[in-house]
Amino acid sequence: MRRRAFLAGVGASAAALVALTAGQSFDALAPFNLFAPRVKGQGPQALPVNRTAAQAGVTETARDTAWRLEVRGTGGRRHYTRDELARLPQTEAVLPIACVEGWSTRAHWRGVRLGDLLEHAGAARTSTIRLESLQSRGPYRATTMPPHVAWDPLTLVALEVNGAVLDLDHGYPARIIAPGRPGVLQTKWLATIEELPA
Ligand SMILES: Nc1nc2c(c(=O)[nH]1)N[C@H]1C(S)=C(S)[C@@H](COP(=O)(O)O)O[C@H]1N2
Ligand SMILES: [Mo]
Repeated sequence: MRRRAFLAGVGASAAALVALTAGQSFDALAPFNLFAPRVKGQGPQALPVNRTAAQAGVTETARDTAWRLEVRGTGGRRHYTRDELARLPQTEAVLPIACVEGWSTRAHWRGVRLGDLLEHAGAARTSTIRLESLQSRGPYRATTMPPHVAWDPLTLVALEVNGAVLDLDHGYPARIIAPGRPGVLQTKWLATIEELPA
């Protein structure tokens, strides 16, 4: 069906648009994803990609061997190489990436509990946490997390997805994955984690 004809047919009501994009979560409705910019399963590691590393301008910095994750808390400042993160206790979780663009895909994540890193930096369990990406510009380059999300045992600094090292486009060397948060807040290409002053 031609897009224009279809639009005329449904009157392009907002309700119809929502119904169509919501269909991206369900395979049976896949043919009706006329307005959704991604197709479920497209992209590396069978996961859609919102913004690629190239689009975010991080292809160099994300692969740089000098990369360190900086964690700043009341108790001090720590830096971790990716290998050091990988040697810490790892937690696994099946959690969705749910994008406001209308797709949601579950994946199997593996990484370090954010709470563990915060504890090592002496952060208070009542603090709001700010996370910043290597990405230097753009609305999704940083996020803040309320304490109950930051210390959720399933909130991970993820190093792997679906059994493999994170693809560059999914946030290598490390990204946040937390339960119950919209995709925009699942920050990729992490650079710094900071306990905000109370
Ligand atoms: N640094 C950064 N992180 C980001 C984004 C971004 O543009 N920059 N996009 C977010 C959005 S909108 C979504 S839906 C998810 C998508 O993650 P994925 O590309 O690994 O599927 O990443 C989030 N994390
Ligand atoms: Mo998104």
